[in-house]
Amino acid sequence: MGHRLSGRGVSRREFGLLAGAAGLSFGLSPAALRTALAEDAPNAAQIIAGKSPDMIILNAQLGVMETPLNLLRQHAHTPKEILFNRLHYPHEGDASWYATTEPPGAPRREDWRISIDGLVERTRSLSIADLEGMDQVKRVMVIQCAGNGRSFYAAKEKVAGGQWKNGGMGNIEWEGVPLKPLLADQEVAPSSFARWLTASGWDQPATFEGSDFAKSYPVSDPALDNAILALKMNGEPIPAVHGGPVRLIIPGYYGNMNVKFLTALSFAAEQSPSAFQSVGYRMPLVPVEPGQFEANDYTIYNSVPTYGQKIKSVIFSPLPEDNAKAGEVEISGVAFNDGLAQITSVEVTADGGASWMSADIKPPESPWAWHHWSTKAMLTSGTNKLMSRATDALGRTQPMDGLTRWNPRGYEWNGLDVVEIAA
Ligand SMILES: Nc1nc2c(c(=O)[nH]1)N[C@H]1C(S)=C(S)[C@@H](COP(=O)(O)O)O[C@H]1N2
Ligand SMILES: [Mo]
Repeated sequence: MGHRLSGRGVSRREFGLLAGAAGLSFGLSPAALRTALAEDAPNAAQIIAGKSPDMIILNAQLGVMETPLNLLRQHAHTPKEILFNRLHYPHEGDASWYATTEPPGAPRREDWRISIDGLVERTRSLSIADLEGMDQVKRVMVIQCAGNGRSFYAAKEKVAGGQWKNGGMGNIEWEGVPLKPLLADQEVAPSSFARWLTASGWDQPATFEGSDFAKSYPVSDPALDNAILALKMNGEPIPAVHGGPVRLIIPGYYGNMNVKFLTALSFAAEQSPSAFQSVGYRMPLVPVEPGQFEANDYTIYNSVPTYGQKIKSVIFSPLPEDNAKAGEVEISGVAFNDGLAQITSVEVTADGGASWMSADIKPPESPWAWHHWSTKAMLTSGTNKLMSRATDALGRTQPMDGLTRWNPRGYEWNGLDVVEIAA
């Protein structure tokens, strides 16, 4: 159960298949293949029971979907019905298990165990009841796929994978047990040789050679100080599809770092050999151009994991479908970063950058939450090019040209957000 790493790791080719856009290359039943290829593709509610049928499907077979912004902007905390979803292993048939709090075939909630193991004095095993008996804390934070915005890189060169626009994110209230005190337990006593902490999920690859979903963090990483073993999402037990019964939540970190169905926290001298840690979800250390560096060229030496979220802003209103008219409008949206520095400004233009206004930023619920901002602007008849740009107290800002951060796996898009309005 969980934490199974194939002996020799995963080959680059296999990882390519695993992470491939369609995922059609491995072990699909004829029924699933038909669904994946069907012309009248299923809506989100048919793929994951309880999801809004208006979700945008990126990969029906893996249940990958993003939220249309006109739904996302309606809620301070993103309801489970419209939260984007990303899972790496195929699932097929009965969609209703998503409405439960344990994935199908997994141990029931009462039998679930999380082991704290590896380079420790004594392994510790926790049940959900153990966790429920401890002090709980809340963390409101943006959860966002590192691939969110990937489609915008196509202006330079299209990269493989789900073509996310801006809807691969949500603002969620998680609740659970702080991680650090669990790890600091006297009995566990991690060895001084333990440099990495690896979190493993219960989900398993479809093939024996496939790589387990595991993520590693340096044990000294200060982001772990705010991490929790979450049992609740928006005040309810976490739906299985979003990682129930227990999920590691690291505020400020990209989605992939927040391991669902947590089964093990393991101390080791090295980071996990899982392809999801060592090849995937990484950024090249230096800027690269298409053709210079390929999706399979990533090593732990020439790239870094997608840890903290790069500062970003997204325009929520007006959207093209709002049919805004010429005259005064309110432009509003959200901004967020890794939570390490306050977001000090959001600059907005309604005329393609000729003039900029400073938006008002509402105090956020937490350093890691959406920062709502708004400003008034004049639209003229014809095409109006709206753009937004957030900056934080460390001077970190969004690149004027997001394409300068082009990378073969299409992660960490944080270019200026652009919305064109025909008024
Ligand atoms: N165990 C496990 N955890 C996982 C994943 C997965 O496939 N398995 N996907 C990750 C990725 S890439 C993202 S973006 C987020 C998605 O979270 P959500 O589906 O709850 O929105 O979960 C992360 N945690
Ligand atoms: Mo992701």
